[in-house]
This record gives sequence, C-alpha cells and structure tokens, in this order.
Amino acid sequence: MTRLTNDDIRTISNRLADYDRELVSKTGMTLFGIACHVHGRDHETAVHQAASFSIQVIPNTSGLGIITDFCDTVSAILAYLGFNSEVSPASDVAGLAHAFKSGADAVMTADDHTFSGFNLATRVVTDNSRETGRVFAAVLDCMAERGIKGERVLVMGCGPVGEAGARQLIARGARIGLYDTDMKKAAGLKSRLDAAYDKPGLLVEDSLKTALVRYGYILEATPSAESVPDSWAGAAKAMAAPGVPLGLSGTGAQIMKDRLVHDKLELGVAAMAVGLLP
Ligand code: 2YG
Repeated sequence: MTRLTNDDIRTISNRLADYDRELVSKTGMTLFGIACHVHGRDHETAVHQAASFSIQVIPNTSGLGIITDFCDTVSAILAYLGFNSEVSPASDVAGLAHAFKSGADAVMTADDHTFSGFNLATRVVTDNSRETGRVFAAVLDCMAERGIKGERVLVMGCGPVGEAGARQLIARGARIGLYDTDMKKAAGLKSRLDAAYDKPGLLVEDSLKTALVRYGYILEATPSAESVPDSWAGAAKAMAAPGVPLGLSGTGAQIMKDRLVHDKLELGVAAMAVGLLP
C-alpha cells in the first residue's frame, strides 16, 4: 500500500468544493452521495445523522510517523461532508483516551499499515483499503450509462483495494477480469472470489495488452504510475483509479478527462465515515 506524501494531499482541503463539482459532472453524484450509494444508505437520513456525529482524527506517531497535513486533511474532508470533526489535541494512546473521555462518537487514525475508523458505541470498524476499493467500484457504477451490471471491467492490482473493488463490482453484476504483474496474486484473488461467489465467471488476464482491447472499464488499483498506456484512453468508457500514483500519464488523463475519477483520500474517507454511521 502506498504511503502518501504531504505533496499528495497538501491541496485537498482547499479544493473540496471544486472536486465535489467535478464528481457531480462525472458521476451525477456528490462525494457524500457516492459514499451513501456504496453503503446503500438513504442520503437524507445520512445527512441528518452526520450533522450530530462527532469524529476525532487522532495523529499516530508510530513507524515513519506523522504526515504533516494528513490528519488536518482527513478532518477537513469529514467537516466538508457535514460531520462534526476535529483533529485530536493529543496523539496516539492519549488521543484515544481523549476521544472516549470527551464523548466522541467515532475516531479515525492511521499508522504506516492501516487506516481505520472506529464507532465507539457500535464497535463498527471501517478500513480505508476496503472502503476505497468499494467506493471506486461504486464510482464506475455511477459513470456507466446504465450502471455497471453486465459491463466488462478490468481490475488492475489484486491487493486489498483491488480485491474490495472486485467484490463490489461482482455484487453489482459486472463481469470482471483480474490483472496483476504478479500472476500468483491474481490467481489467489480469483480462487477467493470463485469460492465466495458461485460462478462469477471472472478471468485472470495474463497479458495487459490483449486485455485492454476487451475491457471498456478499468478499476486501477496499482501503486505504479502510468500502468495504463495512453493508447487505451482513447476508446475507453471510464476509469476509476484509487491507485496512488495515478496509473495514467498526464496525456492519458487529459484524453480520459471526464471519463476518469482519481483521488488520493477524499472518496475513501467519505466511504469510511458513512460506514460508521449507526
Ligand atoms: O498520523 C499520521 O499523520 C500518520 N501516522 C499517517 C500515516 C498514513 C500512512 N498511510 C498512507 O499514507 C495511506 N495508506 C493512507 C490511505 C491512502 C489512500 N488510499
């Protein structure tokens, strides 16, 4: 899983309204709306609940330590979505103690390996990798003219994000192919999905070049830059790209334009938060 740099996230807080408008034009839904879509939550009810739902974001100094703007950015996304959010005045264990003592409804915190949300009353836990994969799959469902059901989607990257996206796509009736530079990872994911869903009819694609001809949709969940050649971008239908860095070149992103959704925190945090509502 990619560790964000401060450069990745520095501008997010100031352009949330712009990004929301971009999402509406590309998917027909807002950041909050997509998060409700993936959780099957009623939008109005969730808006009402969020207004009185407090989430404390706790800095975590373990491992490689603090990413300067990480907690502020997560809190800004939550506040933009209408949650009652703040960055805890204390980090680590003291921050957790403060959240309980001050009656927070939930906390969010991340070390180098895991970024999770915890509802302190219901004990529900949401995980960033899982929610990110699911919510970007929901984005493809929103971008496809008549929904993603029956459409062919190539899932690139068979790690935790790709797996969560694949599961969500199968649940929404997409016909998926799996691709990973590590064929063992792709084969492992296929066997898990075959066991979990009877006859999902999914394929492992061993050659990206031939695969790209067959799939009009891509869920790009790899940590490599420019994993998708520009040549695909022209005829493509849509790409949802949770992978950091973006798996397209600048040119490819320009060609895709309104058929590409990519961000480094916003959609995953939104899905984590809505998933914590009671
Ligand atoms: O509290 C802090 O500032 C740091 N302990 C945060 C460290 C976060 C490390 N994790 C990542 O950068 C990403 N896995 C976060 C999620 C990326 C978006 N999918």
